[in-house]
Amino acid sequence: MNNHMFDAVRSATAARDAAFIITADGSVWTYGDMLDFSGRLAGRLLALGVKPGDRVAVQVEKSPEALMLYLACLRAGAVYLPLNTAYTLAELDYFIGDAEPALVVVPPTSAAGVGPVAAAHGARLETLDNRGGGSLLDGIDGFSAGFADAARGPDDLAAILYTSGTTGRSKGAMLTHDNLLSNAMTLRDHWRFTARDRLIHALPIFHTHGLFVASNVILLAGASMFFLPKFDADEALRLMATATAMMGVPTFYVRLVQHPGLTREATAGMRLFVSGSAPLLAETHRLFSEKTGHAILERYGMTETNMNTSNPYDGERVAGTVGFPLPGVDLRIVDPETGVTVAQGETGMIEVRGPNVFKGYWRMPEKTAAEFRSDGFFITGDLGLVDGRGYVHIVGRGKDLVISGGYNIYPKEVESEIDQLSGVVESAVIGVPHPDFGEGVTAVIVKQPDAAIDEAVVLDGLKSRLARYKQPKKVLFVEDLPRNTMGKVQKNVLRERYKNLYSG
Ligand code: MCA
Ligand code: AMP
Repeated sequence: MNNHMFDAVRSATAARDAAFIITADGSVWTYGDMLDFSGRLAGRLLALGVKPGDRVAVQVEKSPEALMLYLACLRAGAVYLPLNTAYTLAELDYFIGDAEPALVVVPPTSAAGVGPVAAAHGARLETLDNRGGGSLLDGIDGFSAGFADAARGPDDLAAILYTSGTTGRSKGAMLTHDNLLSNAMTLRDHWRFTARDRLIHALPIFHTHGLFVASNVILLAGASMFFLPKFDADEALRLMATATAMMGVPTFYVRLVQHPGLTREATAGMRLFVSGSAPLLAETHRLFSEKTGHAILERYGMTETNMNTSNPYDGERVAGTVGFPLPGVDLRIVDPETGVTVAQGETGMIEVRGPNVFKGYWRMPEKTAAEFRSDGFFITGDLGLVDGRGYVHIVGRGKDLVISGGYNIYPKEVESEIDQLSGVVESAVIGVPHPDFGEGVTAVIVKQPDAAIDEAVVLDGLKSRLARYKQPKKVLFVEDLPRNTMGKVQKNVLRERYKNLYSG
């Protein structure tokens, strides 16, 4: 047995001196650098006691070295566990306790805080900063670049990515080597990526979009990418003079269409703009096309499934749709209650099956079983329909979820934290239209009659508990929450009531 994912990366590596990563300061990592550095780092992981199957939890800033750590884990047979840099220590404690990694990697500045957490869960701690420093790289040159990759088959785990749970606990989605490889190959071919491509990579690398969709596709095409620490419209526009493609969340495009520099001329050398992770407004699609002549290609995926559907490369890219199921992906729309397929054109639950679909939730067999049908279809929680031409439309969510700037926020998690604050009777957290982030996290709170609590007190109380992007953009106080006859809070009533909160 060979190393399923990394063998494919090797085969795609056409020339050692071809550029793989171009950083913001213009330095270049070639494919040869990638092979050598990830090999040395895999050797270092082994020396640190990391064995095949061990989890390596990583919460570091974006850098070429951070991406090398992902590749080193693949090569060493370890399971890569990336964590959002915005997570607080309280959030980290849960992930480390649940995943029981052998190794935790954080920036040197976080070591003092995370050290005791890692130690409490029996994990070793090493550091890595975004300038090529940190204890993880101590003595790195002493390790052989010709690392013998660990044997890993298609079904072996490559990564665990946590997705927030609707009932509190986050779930670790287990992704295999073949989940990642099969999907990246499909996307490479579908979107026509070749060694001549240069991608603007401004996404974080701790989620599916930036790590797997963007980086794996580039690796498997032998292409290169401009690796930016974060999205900046000026910088993206500057790079469009030499780049060929960009992948982004809708907020990237919302910000670009507002930029006076977005013109036909500025985007003339670009061949592809991809959007995903959240719904792209048809209006943004229209404005972008009006200003540039490019139709943004929207696609649909999930952490659990990688990418499921995509608008066509050659055919019509229809605004407000996510296109067709990708080759190899079965997609059906069912009645959520009965599981029976609905008539064409009707709305129901989107279910998918294919080599892209994950293996299950880490140490949660009951949750895994509950989200799969007996014939192998995964229940996405997204509501949609397939139109007469076969385009999939996502028309809503069957799950209580807010997506802000491409990040998912589960209201339940925020409500639980708010409800613990002194003076709070109860709360409802909703997402309402936001001009920049798509949806703005909004808290609606009922307080005790004489409690001295206001927006500032609530936000202060959440600061150390929740990542910044999960914290409400606004906090509102009401006498009562609207309820239906069953006593359930009617979030749709609240969403309607506050729909203009961020636009007025
Ligand atoms: C930053 N802030 C946010 C967000 N990002 N608040 C809500 N939602 C966010 N997404 C906070 C900052 O901490 C800051 O707070 C304030 O909002 C404004 O920050 P700003 O500088 O404007 O933000 P930014 O640094 O420009 O970031 C916005 C962003 C970024 C570029 C949209 O969030 C981003 O890169 N998102 C991509 C997420 C992603 O990769 N998702 C893919 C998940 P303050 O100043 O008050 O402290 S994978 C997935 O969903 C599936 C599988 C799929 O289909 O792809
Ligand atoms: P995540 O948990 O980060 O994997 O987010 C996956 C969710 O993002 C999906 O279940 C959808 O609700 C949403 N999503 C991803 N892509 C799109 C899209 N193009 N349009 C609408 N929603 C999307």
